[in-house]
Amino acid sequence: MKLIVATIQDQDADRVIGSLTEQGYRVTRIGTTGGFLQQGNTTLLVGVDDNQVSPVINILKVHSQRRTQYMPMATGATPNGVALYNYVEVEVGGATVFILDVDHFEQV
Ligand code: 2BA
Repeated sequence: MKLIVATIQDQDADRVIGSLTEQGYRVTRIGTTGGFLQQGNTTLLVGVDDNQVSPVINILKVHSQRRTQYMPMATGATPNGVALYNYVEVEVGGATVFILDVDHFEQV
């Protein structure tokens, strides 16, 4: 058995979860925050049999899009102390996926 840990963008979460549950997978949704952008994202935990890993990854691929976001970056300050910012382009997503071996699973 494997545990799939997938971080996706909030905008894609409903579609990904809808497709997973429609196809019979069980999923836990956690509201998370990316360390770099400091913005909300969604992390999914999906426990599956080994042969279900690739269909789940396929669902993630189909429903998770790459998007460009803009992050303010301080570039200096005016002589009277007002901070100056520039926006840098950051490509985010589709999905960041970790696949972990599960030692033991039970529901009591
Ligand atoms: P964030 O940490 O907010 O990162 C958002 C995007 O910013 C990343 O997109 C990447 O394009 C860029 N980025 C992140 N760290 C960077 C750095 N040190 N220098 C330059 N650019 C950087 P993704 O790679 O698609 O990641 C989306 C989200 O997935 C991340 O949000 C984070 O929440 C999670 N994630 C990505 N890689 C991870 C990892 N190795 N471990 C844990 N979580 C990860």
